[in-house]
Amino acid sequence: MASLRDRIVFVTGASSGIGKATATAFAAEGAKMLLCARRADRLVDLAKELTAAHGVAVHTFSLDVQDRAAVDTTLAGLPQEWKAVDVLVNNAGLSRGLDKVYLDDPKNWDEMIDTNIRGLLAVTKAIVPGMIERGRGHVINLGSTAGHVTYANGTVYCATKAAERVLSQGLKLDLMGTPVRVTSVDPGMVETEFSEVRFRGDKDKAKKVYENITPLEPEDVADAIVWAASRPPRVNIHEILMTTIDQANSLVLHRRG
Ligand code: NDP
Ligand code: 8X3
Repeated sequence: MASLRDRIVFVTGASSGIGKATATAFAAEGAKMLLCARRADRLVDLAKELTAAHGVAVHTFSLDVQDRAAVDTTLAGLPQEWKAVDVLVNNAGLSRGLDKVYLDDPKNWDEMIDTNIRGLLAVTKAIVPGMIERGRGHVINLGSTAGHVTYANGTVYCATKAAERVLSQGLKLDLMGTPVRVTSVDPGMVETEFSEVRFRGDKDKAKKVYENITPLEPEDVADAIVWAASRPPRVNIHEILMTTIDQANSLVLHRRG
């Protein structure tokens, strides 16, 4: 295992779920954590927790990855000691709504596309050239089983995650001849705030998604991310497809009882 101590790890969408668990898992390995999300107050609390528990430096800032100009300005303006990002985890993402694509509100499409595709691209473009210059780096993108098998009423979300797979593959090709690595981590159902966001705060509806199954926990995904990042520099893990034992793919789920 290659040490992550004092590496600078940048996690987008660290205020909740998989991003928060990933920040915690890297901090436990001694990495310096650069964290963003729109809800900056949550990040301030998380930073205090991580520094108290692991003694690591944490820098947090508010960023909406949908806003390309803000991504460019904010990341170009990072304090000098935080600029040399070693690992970028493009985690910020969301789904909105569960409806037939031709009935859905186009604002939902825009928000998913602007966050999951355009946001990922904007952050990647701001960080990767520095990795190439420094001769080291790793981009880890959050995909999904939804990018492998499309499910009804989730067309645009599934399309964004299919795009993430292709973008990860393309980035790897474009980085050939450099030591910068690219990984796509593609989980099935993980119980986070994901479904609450999808159903715009309807907690009962969100809870039902995970009824009578044992979903993945955000820490399970964080483990896989840290594992990929801690392989020796010669190893590129391209894709990790992972589900709970109760799930085979987006369409095949075993509910008990
Ligand atoms: P959560 O809703 O718990 O977390 C999403 C995170 O993304 C939050 O920190 C949120 O922060 C951040 N985020 C959303 N929009 C933006 C934005 N415009 N700018 C910056 N940050 C943003 O969901 P998960 O942890 O489950 O989701 C994380 C990733 O994992 C997503 O890409 C999701 O698609 C993917 N995924 C989730 C699965 C699941 O079943 N939960 C399965 C497979 C993949 P804030 O609102 O504060 O900005
Ligand atoms: C999240 C998993 O199946 O809820 O990407 O879309 S699913």
